Amino acid sequence: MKRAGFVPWPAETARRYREAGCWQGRPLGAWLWEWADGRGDRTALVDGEHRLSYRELAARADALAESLAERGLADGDNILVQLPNGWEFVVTTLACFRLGVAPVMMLPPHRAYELTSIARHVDAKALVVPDRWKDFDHQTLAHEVATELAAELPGRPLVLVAGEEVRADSLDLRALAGTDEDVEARRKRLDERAPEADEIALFLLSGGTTGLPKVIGRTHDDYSYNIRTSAAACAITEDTVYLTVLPAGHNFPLASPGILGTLWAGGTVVMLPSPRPDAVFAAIERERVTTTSAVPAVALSWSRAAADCGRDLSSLRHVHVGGSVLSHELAASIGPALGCRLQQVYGMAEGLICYTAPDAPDEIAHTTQGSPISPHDELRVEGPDGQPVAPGGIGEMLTRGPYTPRGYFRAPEVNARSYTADGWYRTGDLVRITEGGHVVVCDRVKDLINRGGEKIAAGEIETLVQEMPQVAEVAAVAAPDPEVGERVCLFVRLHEGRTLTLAEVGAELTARGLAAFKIPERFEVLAELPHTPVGKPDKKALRALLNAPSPSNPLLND
Ligand code: OOB
Repeated sequence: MKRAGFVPWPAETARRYREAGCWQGRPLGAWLWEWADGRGDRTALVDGEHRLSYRELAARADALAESLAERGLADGDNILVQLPNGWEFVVTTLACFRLGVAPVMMLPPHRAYELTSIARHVDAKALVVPDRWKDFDHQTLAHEVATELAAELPGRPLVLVAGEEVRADSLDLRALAGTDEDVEARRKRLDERAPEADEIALFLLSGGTTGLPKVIGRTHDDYSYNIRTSAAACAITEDTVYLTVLPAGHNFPLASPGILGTLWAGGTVVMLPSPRPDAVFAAIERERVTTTSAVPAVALSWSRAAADCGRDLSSLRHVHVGGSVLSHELAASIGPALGCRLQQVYGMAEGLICYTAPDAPDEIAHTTQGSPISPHDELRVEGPDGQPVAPGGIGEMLTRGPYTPRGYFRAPEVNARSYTADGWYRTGDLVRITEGGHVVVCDRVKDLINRGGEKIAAGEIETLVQEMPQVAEVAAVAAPDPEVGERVCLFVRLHEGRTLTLAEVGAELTARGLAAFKIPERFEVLAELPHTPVGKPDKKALRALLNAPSPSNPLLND
């Protein structure tokens, strides 16, 4: 392996996945020209006025790949990619695949705190950002991060910028991804330096870091299988027009089946930078979109707005909904509201993906999160005693399989907790498996807050808040919310005589460079926090305070 710190599958298991045809031994970048040769002028990618054919997509990705190579990036290097949904995201991702440079899929809301800690963790050689996005100057932040890292890393990371205003000390991504005459010769040169398929192709971020970054290295072999098998499970074909509205760096819109599943099948991908109903409905009408994916909070906003949107949504066939709990009521309303079928998706950046079938009966599609995509996926549902529960019982789900790597990258301590000695990943989700083999997600045991599908580790917030001088003790828990499912609620005990407000906490965390979606939105000061027998804040009791107010509830007394 080129990158130390990846936890490989055992040799015998790897052999089995190869023999079964799951792993094909081809790097993801090899698809690029196979697509282009077979489909040439078909439209691969649409971003507003930009329309790229499969051939143009390959030519641009190659041009960027070679430009990166000329500037010193090589197979085995890692870079941070923080781009909004646009053609540049797709071209950059494919250029990386071609070269063996692994993009770490950051999200546009990430700020200094996340960028710096992840860049350090993977020894990032470059940061790829927009010039500005949603009134934020990403270019300046990227340079600040690069300067900070220059003191620790062998060289200053490059800053690549997609946008109109590219500083002299940045590289202009759009220019580097330009097309010219050199296409065929460049294709050969890049073919000769293609990476090995069992190397890491990309890194996904895990929802929930507890101070230690949790990044998931996905190999060409395993991600290719994830993409192909997801596309097949969702009946994605060359007729599919897939609309990307969720942040493209998430596993869900990226490869489940999403952007890469659609390109693999020969369809067309439409990139939209926002899930706002008016923009989405306009794009569906304009591009005759057949398929899209959403988290429940986004699906809710579409369901409400569809009735009198004045747009022709008749092309829409399937909406994939996942990432957080979908209520039965909302599940039942999506199809009628949007005139399409619902497919539920239960997946994770760590690997395992489940879908309800495109033509599943309502009862399954509305009440279950589907079944795994691969016959090689292993599922185990364990009780608190570590023993398998009886069939149909609720327990924590553990999983292994051909696209579920065996550990986080460079995180042995976290791995010792999150993976069993024989390689099962502890999902932290409480599930039950129906007689028909469908997974139903019931709850979770992991300590995170799922805000509209964005995962926020309670521990990350607590660590930062605990450092504030006013704070004696802190616990972050999920407060139920009708719009986004959950929001971060912070419970604190203050030092004697000190005061603290929600706004002050927000200002401090923002100053520390934390992404805005993680900032607590509810705040309760308690004289005492309830504790578990081992002396930790009792989060179950705190959640109960939020969920079921009673006369003895201290929250009712303010
Ligand atoms: C997706 O991936 P992540 O890595 O952001 O989050 C994974 C976690 C799961 O362990 C589970 O706790 C939750 O998100 N989750 C769901 C769910 N889908 C994911 N909880 C309830 N119902 C669902 N349908 O969220 C992700 C990755 C690929 C495809 C779809 C979602």
